[in-house]
Order: sequence, then C-alpha cells, then structure tokens
Amino acid sequence: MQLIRNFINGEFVEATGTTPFDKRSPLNNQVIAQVVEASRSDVDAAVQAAHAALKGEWGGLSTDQRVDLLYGVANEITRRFDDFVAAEMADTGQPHHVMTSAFIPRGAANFKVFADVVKNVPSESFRMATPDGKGALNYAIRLPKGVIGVISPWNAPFMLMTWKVGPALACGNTVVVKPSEETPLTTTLLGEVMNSVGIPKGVFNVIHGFGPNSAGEFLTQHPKVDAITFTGETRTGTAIMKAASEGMRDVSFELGGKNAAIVFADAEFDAAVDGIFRSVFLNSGQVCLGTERVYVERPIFDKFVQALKVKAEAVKFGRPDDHNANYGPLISAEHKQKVMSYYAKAKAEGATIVTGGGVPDMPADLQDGHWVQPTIWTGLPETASVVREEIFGPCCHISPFDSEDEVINKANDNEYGLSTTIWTTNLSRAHRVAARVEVGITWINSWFLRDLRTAFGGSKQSGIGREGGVHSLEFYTETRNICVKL
Ligand code: NAD
Ligand code: 6OH
Repeated sequence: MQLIRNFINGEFVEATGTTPFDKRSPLNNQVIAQVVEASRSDVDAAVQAAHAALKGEWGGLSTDQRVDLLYGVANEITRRFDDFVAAEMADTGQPHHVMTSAFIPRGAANFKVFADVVKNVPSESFRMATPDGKGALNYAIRLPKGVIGVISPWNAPFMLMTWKVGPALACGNTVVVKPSEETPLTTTLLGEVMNSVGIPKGVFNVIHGFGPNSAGEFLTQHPKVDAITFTGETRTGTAIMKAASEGMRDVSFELGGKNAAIVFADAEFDAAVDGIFRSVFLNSGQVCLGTERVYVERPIFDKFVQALKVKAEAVKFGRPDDHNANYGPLISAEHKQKVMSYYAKAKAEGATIVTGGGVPDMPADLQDGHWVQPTIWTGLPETASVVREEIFGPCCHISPFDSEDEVINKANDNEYGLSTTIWTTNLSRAHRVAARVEVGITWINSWFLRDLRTAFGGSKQSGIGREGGVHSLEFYTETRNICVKL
C-alpha cells in the first residue's frame, strides 16, 4: 500500500507520533493509500523550514532567477502530465477528459502566469513638490510577505492548490501547504517536481491531515505563518479567520457559493442549455463556481427544463479511464450523505423532481462508490433549503421569472455572492444585468471561461480578497513606499 508522506524541507518524511489515515477511492470506497498525519511538531518543522528558506538561497534570488525556476516547475508538471492526471483521477474519481483538458493544464499555467506577472508588472512612483522647490520622489517596492499557509479543498485539488502556490512563490514567499485530507496525492507529487527542478529546500512544504485539532489548525495557529490563503467552506473560513486574528495575519479566502444562472428567452437556446448543463454538473456538481439556482424566463421555461433533463439523463457513470463513461462520483461517503440529505429535503419540501433524486444502479465493483444521480427540481419557493443553501452536488432548482428586476432580486437574495452566468443575445441587457448581480465573477453566454490575469474572488460570504494577475500581488506581497527627498 502506498504511503503518502509529508514533504518538509525538501524531504519526504513520516510523521512523528501519529497514525496514518486511509485515503479511499471515491469509485468504490476501497483504501488506495495511507496518509501520514502531521503532528504539531511536524507542522512546526515545516513552518520553520519555510521560515529559514526565506533567509537562504531562495531569498537571495533575483526575480529573473525565480521566474526561470517557476517556468521549470510548469514544464516539469507538463512533462509528468500523465502522473498528475493519474494521481488526481485516483483522488477524485473524476473523468480523464476533465483532468487533461482543464484541471492539470491549469496547474502548470498557474505557475507560468504569475511568473509573467512578477516579471512584467511595474511598481508605482509619484513625484511630489516640496517647499524648498527641490521635490521628492516616491516609489514602491514589493517584498514577499513571508511564510504563506495554504489550505486547499478537495474538489479540484491540484488546480486550486497551485492557484495559490504559483503566485506565492512568484512573489518570493515560501509556503506550507495543507491539502484536503480527501485529496493528498497531487500536492505530494508536486514536492517531487520542486526537487527535480531545483527549488531550494524549505520553499515548498506539504503537511497532511485534517482541519480541527490537526494539521490545518496547527498551521493556522503557528505564529511564524505570516499570512493564510484558504479555499473551502465559509464555516471553515470563519474558524481560520479567528486563528489568523492572533498576530494580525492577513487572509485571502475563496469560499462557498449558491450561484444563480439567468437565462433570458432571447438566449441562444442550445448554447444556454449546454452551458447550464456544464455549470450544474461538471465535476459532479462539485465546483464552487457551479450553478445550483437556475432562473429561466417564462416563455422558454418548460422547453428549457425538458432539454436540461434530457442531458442530465444521458450521463454515463463510470471509472475515470473508461472512455464510454463521462461522469464521476462524489468525493466521499460523508459528502454523499450530505447531498442525499438535500435530495430528501427537496422532496419533503414539495419539489417536483424533474429527474434524479437518488443513486444510480452501478455494477458490483463500483457499488460502494459515492455515486449520485444528476438531479433537477422545480416548483419550490425561494425559501426552500435547496434553493438557499450550498449543496455542492450535481443538482439545481429551476424557477421561471417574468422580469429583469424580479430575477435580479432573486439572484441577489442570498448570503453568498461568488459567481453568476447570464444567457442573452441582448447586449445592453447583458451589461445592465451583469452590473447588478452581487457576485465577484460574472460570465455572459459562457461559464468558467478563465483568463488568469483577471480578478477572481467572491462577494458577501463567498470570500475575502481577489486573486489572479496583479490582484494576487496585493495579498502575496507587502508594498513598501520609499520617499527620496531630492
Ligand atoms: P472545507 O472547508 O471542508 O476544507 C477545506 C480545507 O480546510 C481542507 O484542507 C480541510 O482539512 C481544512 N480545514 C478544515 N477545518 C479547518 C480548520 N478549522 N482549520 C484549518 N483548516 C481546516 O472545504 P471542502 O469541503 O474541502 O471544499 C468544498 C467547499 O469549498 C465548498 O464550500 C466550496 O464552495 C468551496 N470552494 C470554494 C472555491 C472558491 O474559489 N470560492 C473553490 C473551491 C471550493
Ligand atoms: C472552484 O471549484 C473552482 C475555482 C476556480 C478557480 O479558483 C480558478 O482559478 O479557476
């Protein structure tokens, strides 16, 4: 059985004083690896290594040298593409084509894009007048913040972890990463990449374990962690923010969502159905940006519901490398239980179940996996729990609407504000509605189309801060102004 170890100061190490935990396959619940759980002293060793690395070779590199190393990381990820694809498929059970077309290439891109940003973005400078007429010159320099604690989730583990590690390293920081306990494999593999391309020891560290009273909490409580970047549930963000308040550490949070999609009757119908299908069901609905509330203008409501139902019923469940399959399981038994509890609530609250609502029939070798049916509901009021709460599963509720104001009010009537997708061929309306939906990320006639230079993050309870392009510099560097009296 494979043993997944911590990666501390450039070495794969076993934990001190803890018992390894099981990593199970989402496909059939079989144990596929054992993962060492970092103790408080392991976490301390990782943070101390990261701290020491700031003062060592890494801290002395020029921007050009750092950028070259990060390009090396990206190229090595690409060279070992198949290893990353296999590891991520083993962790999440999601289809091969999702890994190869999106999640793994994004891991490499996350290093390149921020290498380019730090190399090319100038810093500000202001000349000012002074009473003696000679003036002064102000200019800003950006310095790394220090040791960044990176806490990442299970739904797109490699993409979301590198989305933080890329900019953190590009800006000259060092990192200690705590991947989700559900998905330890690709983050660990990245340790091998770091060593093989010559990233100095201690710059990238990985500690495994859980949240409360385990590696996650130990990391966020460590006084030598200078800032914490976290993607995960809003509730977890609250706990991390409390820990970060000790010592005034900065946080960057990408949190939950209950994203609304808005489809106007003038939308290109087939494109809208395809787009909403992806936004509801990609990755078995386990995408933070995914849609769980669909609002469709009344004239096309029935036709739209029917078309989405046909597509949802056509998915083919199966193993990631089964080319006849295109649909994976949920991540864990615990998550399946949560999603199924919402399927039960929808029924109890009186939903019309357009399709799904249960678990699919699976062959014997996959019967113990965490499979659930893509599910569509209609007929519920806006107060229903499946319309209000993040489920993070392959499901949506579809409601009709009659006016722009009505649909905007409904879309905004939620504590979250991560993303939205709007479908219309009326250009003025697209811009008008986009500006009024209270979210960080809006797509018009598309979904999850990502330009990594743009601001990414959530409003309301969906996050704090923006990452992407120059926006990541705000979090991963400390800006210092230098005023020179001439
Ligand atoms: P989670 O909050 O349960 O776990 C995320 C990470 O936090 C894991 O590594 C976990 O071990 C760790 N953790 C848990 N409790 C902790 C604590 N007290 N202290 C320190 N670390 C702790 O989230 P998840 O279930 O892995 O991911 C799903 C959630 O993530 C959903 O809510 C989803 O919307 C959100 N998400 C948001 C984005 C975004 O960009 N906004 C992206 C992906 C996922
Ligand atoms: C959430 O599941 C997906 C988040 C996506 C990103 O963070 C990204 O950068 O595309």
